[in-house]
Amino acid sequence: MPTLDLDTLSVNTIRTLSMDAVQQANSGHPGTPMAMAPVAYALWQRHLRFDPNDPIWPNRDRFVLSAGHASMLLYSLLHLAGVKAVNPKYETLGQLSVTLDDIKRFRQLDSRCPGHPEYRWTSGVETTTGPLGQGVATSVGMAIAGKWMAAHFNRPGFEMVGFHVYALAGDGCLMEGISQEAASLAGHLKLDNLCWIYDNNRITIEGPTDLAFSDDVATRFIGYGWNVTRVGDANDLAMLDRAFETAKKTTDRPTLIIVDSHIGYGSPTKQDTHAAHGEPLGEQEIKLTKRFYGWPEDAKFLVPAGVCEHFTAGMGARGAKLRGEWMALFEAYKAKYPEEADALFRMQHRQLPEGWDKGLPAFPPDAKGLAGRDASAKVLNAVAQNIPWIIGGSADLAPSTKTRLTFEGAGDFEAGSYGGRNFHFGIREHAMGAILNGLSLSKVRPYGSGFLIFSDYGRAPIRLAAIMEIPVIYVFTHDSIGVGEDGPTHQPVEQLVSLRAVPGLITLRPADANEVAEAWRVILQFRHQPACLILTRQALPTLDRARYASAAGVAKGAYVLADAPGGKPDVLLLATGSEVALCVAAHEQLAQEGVKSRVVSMPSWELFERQSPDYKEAVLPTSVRARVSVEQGSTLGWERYVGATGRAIGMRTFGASAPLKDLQKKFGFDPGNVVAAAKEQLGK
Ligand SMILES: Cc1ncc(C[n+]2csc(CCOP(=O)(O)OP(=O)(O)O)c2C)c(N)n1
Ligand SMILES: [Mg+2]
Repeated sequence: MPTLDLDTLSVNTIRTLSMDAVQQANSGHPGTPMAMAPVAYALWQRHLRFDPNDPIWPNRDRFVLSAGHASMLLYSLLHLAGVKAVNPKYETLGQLSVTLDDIKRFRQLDSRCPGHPEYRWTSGVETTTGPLGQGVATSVGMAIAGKWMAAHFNRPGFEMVGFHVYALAGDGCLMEGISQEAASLAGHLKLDNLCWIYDNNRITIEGPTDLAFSDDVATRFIGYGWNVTRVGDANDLAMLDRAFETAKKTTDRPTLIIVDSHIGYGSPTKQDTHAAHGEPLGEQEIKLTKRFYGWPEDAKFLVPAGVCEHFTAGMGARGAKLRGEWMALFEAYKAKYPEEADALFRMQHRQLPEGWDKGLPAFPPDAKGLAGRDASAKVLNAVAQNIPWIIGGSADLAPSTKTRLTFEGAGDFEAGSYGGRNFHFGIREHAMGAILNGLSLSKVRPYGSGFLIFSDYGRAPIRLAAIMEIPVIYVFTHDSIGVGEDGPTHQPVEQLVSLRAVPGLITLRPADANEVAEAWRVILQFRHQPACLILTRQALPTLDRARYASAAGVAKGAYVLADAPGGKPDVLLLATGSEVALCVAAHEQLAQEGVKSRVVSMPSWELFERQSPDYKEAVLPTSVRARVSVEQGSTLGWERYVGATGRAIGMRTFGASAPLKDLQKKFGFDPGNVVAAAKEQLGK
């Protein structure tokens, strides 16, 4: 057994577990766990306020591994610290989140140690990064959530929320634009509860960073308004300690700790080279490296006696004490501030308050109608008053997306006024998405808005919200060529179908104001799904629900809105959003001509696909093969519903810059064209 002091022994256990796991998997990234082991160790063992027995304790410090490829670093820590598993009901289980067996099965099917865990699959993982830069940007959302929750819940003598957020980033994270957007906003907001650790190893996949990167990172961050400090040697635990102390003591800005490190530290031929980044070291190299560490050369997956106990005595004892004090304080808080305590509890469990949907507006029939975005503004402002932890904003487009909370006391979230509920993400769609993820991971209920076309700028975090199964809400307006004069750069064509292609993401494109209200009702009840509400800029007639079916059908994703006599149609007209009213007009015209049609409003393909076969058959009877779909977007995918012989009216090119009326005519979105297509389907 090695005769090393407990600090070194622990650090080297992290290193060797990581090397062994990558070697056994014959895949993975050993170099950065080897280099960053002392950094993570110093943070976890001496600073992080985290109780391994309750990894979801609300006031825990967060550690985000933004250099997510170094996931073995985190798995080693979770194992050695004895972090416990939590089930989907947020109940803490007795067993370890990551067992030694999981580590031995790194990157294998069903192991708790996949290549990149993100959030959800492995307890104790706050979030990591597959796509570089996401983690650090998400950490900004977590820090914002900490500030908002502190402003919302803390009372004199009751500091219920006051956690710090630490994120470990590599060169890749800092090169990505998203980290620069997020750092800029974090500096602006003076998020002093945020600390990024930059692994300055000057190596990426292709080789040394000077191939493509010569930023002065320190100066850049000083320019963003950050506090910047440096640790010249990643192995210097005392220096690391001092840096973390500085970060904790800094009260008016976020902190960046630049740590100079050696990727693959200790590996005789691979240290400081890109060969240590993304492939196993090799058996022989591992032996030599272990010899350098003073480790038994042939031991594999060795956890020396005393290491786990050392973590338990350090981070474990500190975390248990802090959590215990917090729990006691929460009992007193519950007695003194029962409403706030109830809210805090519900948030943590992703529950809604009683009466959350009271005052949800109902809209009377109106031929002139109102825009989807305007209806949404009314609905959002009603429910946000019932659900105090709905917070959000826009990437500088709130006056257009109509997502501002306008009721008294809603306020703006800014440096120094952290209780506001209206966020200004600035023109930073990509960072906005990651920040929304961070907010959601911290259990507030966030929404973000923008033009549908700019969803492209934030696709990666949208996709991650779906992977992580977190209920982020997007409000995307200006949803089609209906945007008009702004022209093709602003007119989404392929965006809706591409969002529909994201597994687990729910899209809803409501047809009128009442469908907007129902869409919000559906979305707010999601606990594990992100949703995109897709809304028009232009007014839509509010349908007469006494004459047509109730908008409650939205919950099923698609429903029969207007039908042929006796429910026996000869042709189906399928549409979403602004094209539903068009189909209703065509339906009326067809009825006058004696053609029996059915209009199906299909706001959400994803929700419809979840319905029973019977329901689906009742809405779209197999026997009716004459079918027309109408949607102001790419026709891709509509063949699923209209079949090989049906007709999809939609966009096959980009749009054009012109008044809406002219565009509708040019691209065939008028009742006459729908009527003609229906008749053609019937061979008339
Ligand atoms: C957005 C994105 N682009 C590319 C990759 C592929 N990739 C994974 S790690 C890596 C290099 C990262 O270098 P660095 O952050 O310095 O990590 P180190 O090798 O130093 O650990 C790249 C390009 C990725 N994961 N995400
Ligand atoms: Mg690097």
